[in-house]
Amino acid sequence: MDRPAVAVLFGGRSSEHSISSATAGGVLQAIDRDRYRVIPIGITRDGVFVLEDDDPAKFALDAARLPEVADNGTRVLWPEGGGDRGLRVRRADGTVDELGRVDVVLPILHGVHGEDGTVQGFFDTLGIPYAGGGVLDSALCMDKHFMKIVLAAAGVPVSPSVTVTRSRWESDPSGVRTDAAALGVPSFVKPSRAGSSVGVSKVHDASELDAALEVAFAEDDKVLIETAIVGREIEVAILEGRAGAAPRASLPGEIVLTTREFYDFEGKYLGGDGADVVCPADLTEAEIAAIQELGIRAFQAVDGRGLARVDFFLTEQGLYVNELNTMPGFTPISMFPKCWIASGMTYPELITELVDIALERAAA
Ligand code: G1L
Repeated sequence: MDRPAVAVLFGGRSSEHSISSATAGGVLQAIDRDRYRVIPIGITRDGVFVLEDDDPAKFALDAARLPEVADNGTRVLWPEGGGDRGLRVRRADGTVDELGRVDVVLPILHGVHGEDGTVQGFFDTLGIPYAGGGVLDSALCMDKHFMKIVLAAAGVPVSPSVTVTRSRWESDPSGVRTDAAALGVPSFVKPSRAGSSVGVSKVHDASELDAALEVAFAEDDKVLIETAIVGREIEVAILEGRAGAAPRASLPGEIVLTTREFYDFEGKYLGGDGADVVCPADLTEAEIAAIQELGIRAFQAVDGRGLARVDFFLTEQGLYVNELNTMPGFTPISMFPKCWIASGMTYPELITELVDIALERAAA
């Protein structure tokens, strides 16, 4: 049989366009081309789907020039559905080329129109398999409000919080302040639906609450106020099981803060100092087992597919799940790959695993 064709989809209309493109560059460099035929597809900031040259170096993360998907004049014509998996492109001169069958999509996309389940639903509708999370888990994990409801209902410990809508903040600010006071300080104020710590503030004193809410409402019209849990920031990488088996958990890693007050956008992606990604974390056997068990339980609670990174606080009182991320940072130095590398997998093997999970699920 011919090698399965993997369409690597990246860029997009999100603020994390460049991170997505740079991550895809790394994936294009590492993916096992003896096993797969690779079709790189970029989405411009305007939402145009273009066929890219298969040139990983073009998307290297360079501090001086962040990678961008440019409109090169080609248009990706998605299959028509009904069993048609034939990908076509229309060139600038109007000619149409057949690229052959696409067997699986690897969606390296962040934020709205990527990790919120919409792209996943598009491929479900066309009947094209894809790696990573499905519609429900992606949509749930994109919205912290609903994610916490589902985790709590499954008995997974989460931090106490209240959800505040913009209309309530505008009509009943003193009620909101009373609810916030009941949670105490320090607390975190977060947009329910923005990723990567954008719009998040730490409130040390009640006088800082209003400003923190304004910052969060600039990102979303639904905001969470959460009790700040004091503990170590531990993360574990989960992969869907093969052949119907239970999900698998990696060795846990830890975000070790040096100077930054919490692990924010700059610390995560722009190489800002202040946070070290360490794996494996220094933990007892019993702690490792508890983290892995709770990580798998959280993954199952949201109907996890493919993969997720589960983030915890480890405190004197035990473990709290802070969040689940179905599209975790995915460069070789990001926590999710690092955790699997520490657990004995290579980065190319991890990509193979994610693609093969999707192919196997589709064949079942
Ligand atoms: F396809 C996978 F494996 F499911 C997958 C997809 C996307 C893994 C990780 C990611 N991550 C991203 O797309 C990213 C934009 C957050 C990379 Cl920084």
